[in-house]
Amino acid sequence: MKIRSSSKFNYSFALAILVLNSCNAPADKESKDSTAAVAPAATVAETPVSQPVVSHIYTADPSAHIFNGRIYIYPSHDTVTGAPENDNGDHFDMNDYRILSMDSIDGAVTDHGVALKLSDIPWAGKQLWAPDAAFANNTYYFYFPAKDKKGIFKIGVATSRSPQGPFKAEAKPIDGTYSIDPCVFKDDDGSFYLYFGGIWGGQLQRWNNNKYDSSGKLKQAEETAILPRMAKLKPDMKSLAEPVKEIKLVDEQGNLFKEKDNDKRFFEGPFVHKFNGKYYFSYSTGDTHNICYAIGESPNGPFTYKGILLKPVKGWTNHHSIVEKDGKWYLFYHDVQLSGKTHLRNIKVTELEYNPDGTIKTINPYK
Ligand code: FUB
Repeated sequence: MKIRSSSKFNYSFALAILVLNSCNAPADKESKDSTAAVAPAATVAETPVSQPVVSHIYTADPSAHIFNGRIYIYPSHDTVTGAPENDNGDHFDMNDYRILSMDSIDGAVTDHGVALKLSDIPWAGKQLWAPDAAFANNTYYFYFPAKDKKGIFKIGVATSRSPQGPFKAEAKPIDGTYSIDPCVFKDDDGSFYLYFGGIWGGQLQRWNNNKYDSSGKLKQAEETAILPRMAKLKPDMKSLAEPVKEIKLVDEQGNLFKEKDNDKRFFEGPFVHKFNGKYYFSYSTGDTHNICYAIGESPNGPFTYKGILLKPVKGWTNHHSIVEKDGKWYLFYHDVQLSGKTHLRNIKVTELEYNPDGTIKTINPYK
């Protein structure tokens, strides 16, 4: 089984990029790590279509929102802790969150500092993975996955009066949640929905009918692939209004994908947005590294597969969000341009375009 390591990494690309960016590497202790990929030979590098949004820290899994006319980015904050690199994703050992903002896509970026840290989350044990945020009730809500003290991923919520934080975490994770990668979508009627899930290190394979089984296995090639999950949120934004349900992600014939369809089936990183009255469910295919998307008529699905939104990036993980600003649509994503290392990522942004029929033009992150 291919591991979540830099094994997919293109080493000639790594050398070219490391040389190009040696002056830009994050200035804190993370840049002192000397185990970056070593290239056997230099060749002409592929050119990224965009540059890192910031280079003073490592950031990943960007969830972008427009609050009060300003772009706020809620990313993971990648860091070096020496945790081992494995299929479980132990090397993604993040212990705080930082929030970034800018007034336009090309504008100066403000780093608002530490918004929430592991030691201030009463229930969490380790690994602060991909977060999201929402605004309701005159409050900003920050949703985040973390392993609890028993090593089981749950989803927590923290609140602030400001989109930049700092956020105060609730004492317990959101009842009924599990796994990773929360995405909160607000529909036009004011309802909020929580989407989540991730297989492999994200532990979704351990949850069947919302019951935990520590020996839960990944599916075999001919079995139906594991499905992402969702639930409507209560108006308090801190609890689920209904039991968690599976999201039907189907092909054009209405069939669920099998595990062997791993270039299309859900792996992690769900994201939902609305365009021209349709609901777009996009996600990472994980071990095949695509961001794909599917379209539905309801926030509950089913969602019908439409294609690849973002081709694989350098690094193992691929994770995104989509936001509209001043009449244009943007894709936030990450790669490993600054470090060449799979767990030290940098967020990026590029324009996203729709075709007249509502499908999305596939983005290749390199020219
Ligand atoms: O950043 C840790 C994990 O890597 C995220 O939760 C996944 O989506 C992947 O990007």
